[in-house]
Amino acid sequence: MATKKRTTGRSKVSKSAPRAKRGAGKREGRVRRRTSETNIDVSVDLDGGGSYSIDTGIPFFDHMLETLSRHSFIDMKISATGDLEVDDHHTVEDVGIAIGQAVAQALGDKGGIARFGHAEVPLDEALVAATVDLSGRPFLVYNLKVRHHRVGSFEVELVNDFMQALMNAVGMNLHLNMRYGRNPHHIIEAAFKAVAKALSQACAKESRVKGVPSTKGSLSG
Ligand SMILES: [Mn+2]
Repeated sequence: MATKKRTTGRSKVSKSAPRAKRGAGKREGRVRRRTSETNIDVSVDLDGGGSYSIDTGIPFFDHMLETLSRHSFIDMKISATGDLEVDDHHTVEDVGIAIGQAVAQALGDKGGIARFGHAEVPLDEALVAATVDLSGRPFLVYNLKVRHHRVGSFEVELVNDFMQALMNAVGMNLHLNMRYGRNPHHIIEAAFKAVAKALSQACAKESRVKGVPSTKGSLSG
């Protein structure tokens, strides 16, 4: 990272398609993202069991992503090296983009899925609700009110940046509403768990859905 070169900024992104050998019908996505600020590899399996291998170099963020994988049942492999000597922002945001792109890739045309999800998750004194519509229309409503600026060395503000990046890249409408809470670790962890549960429901296959679950016939935005 000391040899970081300023080239074309953040626009130089490579994204690879899922490997053909992975087989038809599998809901998997793989994204390789290279910029002058971060190197990220993400693969997801929507029909996994919530197993993960995650290393972003930011321990609290890893803890949250492990929670996201475990409680969404989306298998996730995430490795990221970023310019943490600047701060955590680029890495957190770019990992959000890469996970979102991998999930979008795995969802394909979104045929046969539930589309909507909602979950309220407590963690001790904190209660957070997440509501998801995989509409193809990115929109974030973010109502987490955390009085602290940091959890350990992790900036609370980055949770907003992560959710924004994830929601944009998946192409989803995401509402995060904190009902109440005090401890920032609890509030943030409850938010990640709620997103995991809501996303899991929305991505789930629904046998009663024939084709794309939209009266418009498309969920591409
Ligand atoms: Mn925790």
